[in-house]
Amino acid sequence: MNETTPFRKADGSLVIAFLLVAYGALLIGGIAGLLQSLVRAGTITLPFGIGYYQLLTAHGVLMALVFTTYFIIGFLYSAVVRTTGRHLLTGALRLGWVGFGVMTIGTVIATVFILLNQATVLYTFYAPMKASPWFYVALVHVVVGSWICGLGLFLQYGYYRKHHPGKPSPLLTFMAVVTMALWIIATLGVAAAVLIQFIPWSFGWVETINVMVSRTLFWYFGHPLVYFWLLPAYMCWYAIIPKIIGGKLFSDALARLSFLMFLIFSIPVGFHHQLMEPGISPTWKYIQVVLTFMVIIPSLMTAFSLFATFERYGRSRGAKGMFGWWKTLPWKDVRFFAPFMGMLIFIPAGAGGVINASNQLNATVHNTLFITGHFHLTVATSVALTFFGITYWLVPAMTGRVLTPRLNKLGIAQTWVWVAGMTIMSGAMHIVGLMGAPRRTAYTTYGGHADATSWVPYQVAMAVGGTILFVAVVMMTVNIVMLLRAPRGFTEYPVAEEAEAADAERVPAVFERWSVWIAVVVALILFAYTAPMVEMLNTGVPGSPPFRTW
Ligand code: HAS
Ligand code: HEM
Ligand code: CU
Repeated sequence: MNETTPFRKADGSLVIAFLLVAYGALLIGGIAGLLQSLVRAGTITLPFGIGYYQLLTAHGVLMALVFTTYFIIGFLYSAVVRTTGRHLLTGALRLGWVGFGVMTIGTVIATVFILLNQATVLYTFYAPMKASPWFYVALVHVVVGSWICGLGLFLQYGYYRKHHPGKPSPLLTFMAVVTMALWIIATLGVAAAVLIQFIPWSFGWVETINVMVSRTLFWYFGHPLVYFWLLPAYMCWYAIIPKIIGGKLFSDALARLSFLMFLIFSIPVGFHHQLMEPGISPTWKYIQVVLTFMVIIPSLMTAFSLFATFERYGRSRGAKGMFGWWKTLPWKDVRFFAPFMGMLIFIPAGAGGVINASNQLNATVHNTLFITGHFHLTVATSVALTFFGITYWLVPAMTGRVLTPRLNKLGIAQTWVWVAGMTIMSGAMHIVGLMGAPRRTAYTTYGGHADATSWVPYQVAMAVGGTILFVAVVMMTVNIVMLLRAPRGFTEYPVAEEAEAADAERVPAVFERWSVWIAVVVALILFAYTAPMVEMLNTGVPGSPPFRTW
């Protein structure tokens, strides 16, 4: 396959299936988000006995787990098909569909139990809150299904390597493999928690659960999870955006190195979500914070590389001065504009992350709306807008249709509405978080307490932003329907070339010696987690029986 061959229908359908579930989740999750922001402003009370936490669980699960994972797996499959130069192997296609099926059974069961109010444990499902055991069984399906999909990707990759000995694999394929490997290593932690701890405990086969161990296993997964969301966006920023603007990729080897750094450093850092928890010694928290700062480096490399790409392209078009390149960028092309707004917002989003990771500052912001503001910028804007930007060419490329100028305009409008809504909502969350307003709480003034009363105007601003955002969710849904019904024709799947043609030859062969990288990852994980885990298992504190808090 090259840039002018259309996708085979069978491959396109698999990708579209993943995208449709993703956007279905975005719509339902968006309704929950809107209602949450209205509740928190004191504007509405929920009807039909729906609880705030029930809504928040649905929102977190549908947005952070379903929307992202489905979009990502669909996108990774498409990227591998496009760049390995052939359609999907029969085995890979079958594994893709089987994985999709298993994941979807899990997703449906989990959603039903949340809607039945049997699993109101939020998307982090912290023990000792106990959901219906079937909720955990459903989670296992989602994870195992995603592994099956991963196998399909690896199969396709292995086939390519076998037939191109001694050559580096195409950049997007390499990135897809790293992203999937990261996911699989990360989900081992949550699979262990669910299988060994939650399922036996929730069925009543054992009486107690070790709470610290379960949380630690969750964050062993939960932090790399955020990079599993981010890396596909980086795939677009590194390897697709340069093509869309008409420029070239700055450096293939640098892009690969940054992905490998994410693989290595993004896992042994989960304690930065547990800095305020007892039971973990400060030394290990400190070590994991140092590693957290290491994982900032590949993002800074990405920022550098993007600026370089933009500037080189601008200069090649005759741009002068420090920021002259700015004017040469294709602002009217939604395929560029939406991801670009994502990049721009990633600057304050990432800065917020650095604040969170600093122990003393974490004491101020932990469990406040500042954190909620942080991740609505990262995952819900930088990542989400990039995914939207991808969708505008991915859907037509998969279905043999074209992005019309009108749809392009609607896409730009959608991007603006999202950015406006998020600036207001997330801005208000950041400020009111610093004023002490807690996350994960329905409307309350704590009996008219002065501090809590001073939060209310910001919570109203959150609702204004949330309402605008909901409009953007509806616009996106309409755009998807229109994309699926767009006129027939050929749409290019954009993939950038390197600035120096010889660059690919210069990619060090060791970059694809997976045994080396996996060994480094395992060693680092064992280093960062063994001693604290042993401590947690031997505290002598009894485990906890289950609680139903709702
Ligand atoms: Fe985070 C909590 C630290 C990145 C998501 N984070 C969360 C939670 C989520 C989340 C969902 O240390 C809440 C979980 C929960 O429910 O409790 N985060 C970080 C750090 C980074 C970071 C250090 N987070 C992310 C990303 C996410 C995400 C990415 C999703 C996609 N986060 C934390 C910590 C907590 C946390 C603590 C726990 C807080 C607590 O107490 O509970 C870093 O990876 C960020 C590095 C990024 C940068 C920015 C680089 C900029 C780039 C853009 C270039 C732009 C260009 C445009 C070229 C340093 C690449 C050009 C434009 C012009 C200006 C011309
Ligand atoms: C939590 C609003 C989109 C991920 C929240 C909260 C609000 C909200 C008000 C709850 C704050 C609290 O009480 O702690 C919205 C609105 C959206 C939207 C109005 C758009 C219509 C998204 C998207 C994502 C996302 C696109 C991810 C891709 C999350 C997560 C939580 C959250 C993970 C935390 C849940 C928890 O604490 O258990 N959102 N959000 N949101 N949102 Fe969103
Ligand atoms: Cu983290």
